Amino acid sequence: LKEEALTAIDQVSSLDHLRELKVKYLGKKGELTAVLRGMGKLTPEERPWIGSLANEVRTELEETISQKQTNLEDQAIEEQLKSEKIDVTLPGIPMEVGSVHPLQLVIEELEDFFIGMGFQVAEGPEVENDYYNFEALNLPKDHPARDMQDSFYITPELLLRTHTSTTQIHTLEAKEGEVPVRIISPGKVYRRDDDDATHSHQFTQIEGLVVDRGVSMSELNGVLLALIEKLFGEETKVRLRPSYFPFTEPSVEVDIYHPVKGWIEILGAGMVHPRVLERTGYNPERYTGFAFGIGVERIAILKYNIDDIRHFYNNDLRFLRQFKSE
Ligand code: FA5
Repeated sequence: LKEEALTAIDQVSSLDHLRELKVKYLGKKGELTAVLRGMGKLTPEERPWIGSLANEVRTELEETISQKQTNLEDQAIEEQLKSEKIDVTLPGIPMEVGSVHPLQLVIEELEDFFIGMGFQVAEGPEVENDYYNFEALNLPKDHPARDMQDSFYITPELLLRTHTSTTQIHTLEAKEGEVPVRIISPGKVYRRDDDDATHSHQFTQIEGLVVDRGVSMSELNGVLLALIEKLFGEETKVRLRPSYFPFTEPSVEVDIYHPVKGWIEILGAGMVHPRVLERTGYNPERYTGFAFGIGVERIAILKYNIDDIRHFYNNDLRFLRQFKSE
């Protein structure tokens, strides 16, 4: 029995198996225990001899098992350490570094420019009610000029803003008649325009608004021309066209000449209409102002020579990767 047990223990290679053997030989129903239990059947002369022999075997088996257990445990730790070893000389997995979206690059460049001229950056909601998008901007219901900006309505009163001019009203209301007002406001706008190379149903504008005593059209021209020079350089051909917006009087539109695409309209602007000032608590006899709305995609198209406005929205990494700053 002893020899058999010792050989079995020696051959064991897993801790689980060793535990089974321990039960088999030394457990309550184990083989050695059975021998000790059977002592009653022996003669008195045999008993001490068999008893001490059985105990000897028990001690030896116990020691061998515990020795084997230690060995197996050490071995397991060894193996774990080996398998968890990190080879610090292996090459790493390269991580993709993203790039700033070209529209965001243009927004940031324009923000820097205007902040340098004393403007503050304001934001407004993309879901608006009729009042902020039209009514307060001198576009009463059934005004024909509402058709200039075909809208996405959410309810009869709520719509996705069609331009950032909504922020003019929010800003003037918040200022409560205080001057100077000098803000820009970038953000997304939505129109039911048919998508083509230069039109998108969702695009980005940067609104600008200045209200103070003695603000003039020539100051507006100066700001816009300085901006264009900063963006495109002195040589760029610029065209200011008289235009019409219900919330400015007089109004202009600005085009930039592109050698391939021809004239591209980049912004609308004008002197804030007296009715807009009045409605928001500014006396038009005392204060004047100018406003402008810049098409950010159009600037990006010209600046980066992009052939189609839809590239900005397709999330094609081959397009976006070209705007990595380093
Ligand atoms: C307006 O949205 C006026 N709110 C601008 C304004 C502000 C005038 C303040 C006076 C005072 P307009 O609809 O022209 O105007 O749009 C302004 C600019 O946004 C355009 O010059 C053009 O650059 C750009 N734009 C207009 N529609 C689209 C479109 N569908 N996709 C891309 N860009 C567009």
